[in-house]
Amino acid sequence: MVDIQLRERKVKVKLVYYGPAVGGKTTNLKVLHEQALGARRGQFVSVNSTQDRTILCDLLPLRSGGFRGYDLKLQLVAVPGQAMYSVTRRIVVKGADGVVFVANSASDRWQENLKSLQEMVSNLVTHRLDPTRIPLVFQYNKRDLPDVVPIEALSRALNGRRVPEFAAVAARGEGVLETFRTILAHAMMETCRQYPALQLPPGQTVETWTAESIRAMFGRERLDAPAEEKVLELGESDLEEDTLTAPFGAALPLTLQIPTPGELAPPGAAVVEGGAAESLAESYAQASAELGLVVDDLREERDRARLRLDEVRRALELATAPGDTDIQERVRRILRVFVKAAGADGATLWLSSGESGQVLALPPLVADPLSRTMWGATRLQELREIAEPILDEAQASPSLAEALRQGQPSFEAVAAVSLRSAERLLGLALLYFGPHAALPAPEALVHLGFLARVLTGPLEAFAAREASSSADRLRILSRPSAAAVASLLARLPPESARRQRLGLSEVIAPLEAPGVSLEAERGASVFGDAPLLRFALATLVRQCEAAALEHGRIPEVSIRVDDVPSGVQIQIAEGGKASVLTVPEAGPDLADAELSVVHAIVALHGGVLVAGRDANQSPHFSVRLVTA
Ligand SMILES: Nc1nc2c(ncn2[C@@H]2O[C@H](COP(=O)(O)OP(=O)(O)O)[C@@H](O)[C@H]2O)c(=O)[nH]1
Ligand SMILES: [Mg+2]
Repeated sequence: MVDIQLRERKVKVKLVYYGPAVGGKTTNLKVLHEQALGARRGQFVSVNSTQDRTILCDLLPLRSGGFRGYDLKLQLVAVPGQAMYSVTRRIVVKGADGVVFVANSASDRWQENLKSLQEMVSNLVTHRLDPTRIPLVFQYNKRDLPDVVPIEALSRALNGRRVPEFAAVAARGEGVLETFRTILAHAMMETCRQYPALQLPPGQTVETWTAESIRAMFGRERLDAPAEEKVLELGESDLEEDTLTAPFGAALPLTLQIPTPGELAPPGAAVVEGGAAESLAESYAQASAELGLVVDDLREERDRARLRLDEVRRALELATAPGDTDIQERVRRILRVFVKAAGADGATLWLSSGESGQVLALPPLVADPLSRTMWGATRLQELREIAEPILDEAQASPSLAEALRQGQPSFEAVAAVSLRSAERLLGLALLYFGPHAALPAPEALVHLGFLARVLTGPLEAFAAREASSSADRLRILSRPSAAAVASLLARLPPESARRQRLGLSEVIAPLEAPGVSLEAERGASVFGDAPLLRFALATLVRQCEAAALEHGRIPEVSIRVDDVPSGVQIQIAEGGKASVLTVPEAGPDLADAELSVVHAIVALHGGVLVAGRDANQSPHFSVRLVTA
């Protein structure tokens, strides 16, 4: 009876280890706990007697990762084996999604195995679980003992259903993972069969999922194999392991020791009356079993909250770090924060600085998957309008499925997170989820939106810096693109022009040429960006020359630099001699795109540009800048 929480996107699957006392159930769970990776295992809780026999149950929560977009949590529970805890065993079996029967291979335990199996069947029936259908796996443990029953005999006596069976030496870890892997696969197959919502997407099988999730939980597929070189997860390289992948549970098992009535009572004293004791025990057992699960949920909540806090801390660090790293690397880091927080398998970021967008993909992606199809490209445009993060799932839209599933790797969902400043969209982060990912629940989307707000600041600063450094390239821009450049420059904050002290005469000197005269007061200096300023002044000179030629004059341009109160004035004027050519009607349009670039550059330097024409249509310009 799988516990599905649709809204929270959580699924819980309960796997029960059943069997006679001292058969090795607790040992199985201990081994799994020891071998599981920190981030995947929860707190292992055993409630034991002072002699370390299991009283209530052993509880091991494991996180397998995603299943059909849900966060799948596995609850491994081992029943107490001793005869007197039959009530507890009955309660623990309730709601089982799969059962492992751990038999003791020792010859002298033959009868106990049979008795325990019979009891298990009747307990399953009590809870309306069909013993002939429930996913079941047998483990014949303690194969290392000197006197053991042959496997065939155990199999014939116990495994009437001919379900998978394994020989094991749990104390040495042998057969433990094989058993677990098989019950997990069978339980998930049955889950898929019962719940259409949990059916895997086309091309995915429970077998491939199981292999992947075993590797995710244990770092390898067999316990006797050395742990794999830990594959660097996407974007993990620059996030500290200790904080951002805080362990899901503690490393040390928690064992509660409770003196049992038998241990407390003086020898020979009657303990409690049978019937009353049984119902009392039942209610306690039930309460405790539930308490155990609740405690585990709370622990998970707490761990998640810690993780969220760490992500915010990380984002704030990025927001306040000095800006010496290049923009691509910064943007990549921003993206990695999102990837980590969402548990995504791939990500791209659309930067909307400048007129045309720029897309940056994190490995393994090299291009954006959504823009593969026409539909996807249109959807991408729509996504630029979102205010809060949203999640699109392939199963909800055939067009999206087509866009997401056709590439390598293939994806099942995409979350879009917009990064916007007060007035404009700076970027759109697209987070892609593979078939085995747990998709973000609504509260996780809210968290992503919060991170986006924190990360908008650095993104804006990077975009501005990038734009100002690319200003050097302005000089080779053509007239048509000048309009685009001007609009870009106009949107930059004034500080983004490089605040460098420039000797004005050095800036202007290269402009001197035949027909261009220079008259500058030595020593005037301004704060600014030399190539940008030079480009602006050269453009004005060219405008004068063009005007002269159009009016049939030989260009004669003068540049004059004068000190004025608290600033410097650069005057550029054309005063060429009239030639014999006729004068055309209209002059060049002073408001053209090129001039608007000059306006933007001057404004970026905190200055003013005044343009005018004299009586014979000669243009003249005056640029006033603040001195350094
Ligand atoms: N020789 C041997 N001892 C084992 C093996 N597995 C578990 N044990 C030991 O058997 C005892 C009972 O194991 P435990 O896991 O507590 O059994 P449970 O009552 O089924 O939970 C412990 O002392 C274990 O160390 C095994 O494969 N071989
Ligand atoms: Mg035990």
